Amino acid sequence: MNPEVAVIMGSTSDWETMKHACESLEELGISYEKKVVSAHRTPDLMFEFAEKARERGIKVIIAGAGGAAHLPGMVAAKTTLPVIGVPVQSKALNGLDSLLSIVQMPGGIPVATTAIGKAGATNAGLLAAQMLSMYDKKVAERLAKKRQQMTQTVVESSEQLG
Ligand code: RP5
Repeated sequence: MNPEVAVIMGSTSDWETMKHACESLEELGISYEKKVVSAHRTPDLMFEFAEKARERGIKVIIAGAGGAAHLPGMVAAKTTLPVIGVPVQSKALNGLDSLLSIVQMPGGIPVATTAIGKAGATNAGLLAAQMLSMYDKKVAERLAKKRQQMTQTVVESSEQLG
């Protein structure tokens, strides 16, 4: 069976960040594929990936990139699947460049942009799961359980403060 989510990134150097999106998906039992697809180094591959994603059964695309991070927007331009963009923390400008490149899409081609770095990648996985949970009861139940566990952890850690 084809995976439901595609996690793509502009470079293998993005993996340290993007692995957190994969961890969220794994924790919730969601099938995914992961690939390096670069907007500027492999533009033809990027177009082919985006054009065929829906027919391959992909339901949500998570795209991470750093610097002049045009990958999420370019992929979104070639598919009507939801695209979640993760700004990778760049060395030169700490990811502010990535964030602004991804978030400022002109009206008409949306990219759901997360926070910079690890938190953004984690949330991208969770957001993809929440999208799938609209039609998948099991995923909805797993998400609800995860939220309950999170609440419990905070309550317990607060009690330990005395
Ligand atoms: C972007 O350029 C990638 O998404 C990466 O964040 C950044 C740097 O890539 P490398 O030079 O490390 O391959 O395409």
